[in-house]
Amino acid sequence: MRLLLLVALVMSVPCFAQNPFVTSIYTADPSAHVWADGRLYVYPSHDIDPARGCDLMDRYHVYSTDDMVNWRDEGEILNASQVSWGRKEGGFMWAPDCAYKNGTYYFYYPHPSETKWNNSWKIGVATSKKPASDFTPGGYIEGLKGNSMIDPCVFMDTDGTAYLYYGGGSNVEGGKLKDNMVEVEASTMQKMEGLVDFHEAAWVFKRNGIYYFTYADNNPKQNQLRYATSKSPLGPWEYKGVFLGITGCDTNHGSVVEYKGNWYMFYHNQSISNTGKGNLRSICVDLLSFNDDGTIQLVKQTKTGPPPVKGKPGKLIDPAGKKYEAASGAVGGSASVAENATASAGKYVTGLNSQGSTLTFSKVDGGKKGGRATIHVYYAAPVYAKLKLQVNDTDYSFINTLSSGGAIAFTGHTAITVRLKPGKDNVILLAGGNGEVNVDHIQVSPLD
Ligand code: FUB
Repeated sequence: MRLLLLVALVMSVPCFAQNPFVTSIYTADPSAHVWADGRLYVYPSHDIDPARGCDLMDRYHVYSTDDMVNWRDEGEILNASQVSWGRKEGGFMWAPDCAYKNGTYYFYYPHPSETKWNNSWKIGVATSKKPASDFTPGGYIEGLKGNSMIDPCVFMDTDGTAYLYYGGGSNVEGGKLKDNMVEVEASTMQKMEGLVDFHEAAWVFKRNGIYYFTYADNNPKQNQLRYATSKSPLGPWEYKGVFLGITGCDTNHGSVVEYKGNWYMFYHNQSISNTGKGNLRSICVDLLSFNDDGTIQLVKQTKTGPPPVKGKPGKLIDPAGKKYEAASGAVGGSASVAENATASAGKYVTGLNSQGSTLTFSKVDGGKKGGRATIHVYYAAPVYAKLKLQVNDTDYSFINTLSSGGAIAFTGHTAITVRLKPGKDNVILLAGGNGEVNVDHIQVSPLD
């Protein structure tokens, strides 16, 4: 009886995610969609650490969930180095979006084609048969404006017509996409009328027959999100007000989506980096509520995030995969500690706070085919620190290790999806020198 009571109590305690919900790397500009497989996918941009303004943002990772609590890093889907028409210096892979039509996923991203980046923005389109992998970088949408025109949003109406919106500075346009999803119907492209103080970050969604246009404003120092509504997808729009206040970050950018009976607001803040500058941002999600007349209530920004969706336990699921102990190595793999880091009594590795310290896992199994694998790092850290990650020859920049509450509190977990070679010859290197973090083990979970 007592046991039953305890189980009932545990079941009734709401379990929440956390905000930001991606903590391992810096991400911004989340565009959320629900696809036919029943999962919710988020397509953000990636702030590379160390930041150089928004210049170095040169790649995109995708995240997905089926319960709003457990998030999967689907890995990198596109890198500036793959964009043949892009500026030769790379970088500037800004706020993207994704759409689906007739078996193909279309990934839209703003990227300049010239060194003089702000005059040469294009809206690139990459395609795939899958929502979050195997994208082929294609060309860009011809005939659009280049000057400061960024942040594509593609809205698919209930009648199957796709609309493209894009804009920056104080200009924003929208119009129809042709059936091929990579060309616009030029005659339909028009300025969006009726918006007050538009800056960037266009997003369109529909609810109960009303079209909503959300966007970032020019509020000094920290932008807010505003919205307007219309009976038509191309306006004119009736301005309604601010619905997401400042987030602690100079930019603001969000998306709205309905999933399993709730409406959600995705946005970014910079509560992890706390740089005071907008360049190391982190994506968050909270519930979005509407009034009876269809107006949107001011979003309550929380640290807990939303509860799990109905019917899901909301328990953080332990990933499957092969474990590699930091201090002693594992069957089929080995870990070695280089200068300045030490294996502590065969249990975990300390000393990764020292400059030049590294922890290397070699003979990591990439499976028969290789491909995407999530590296889970289990650690203890008294305060925020970070580790530089290199996998074989690829530099994945920094992964964050947030405070776990102490130097031997091994409840810390951070994860990132990378690509491994086939076979047991992969090398994963964690380099220290950026704060105190002690590593217990890693776990490598293949995704493909
Ligand atoms: O992330 C780069 C740019 O910052 C985006 O394209 C804008 O919307 C702003 O968030």
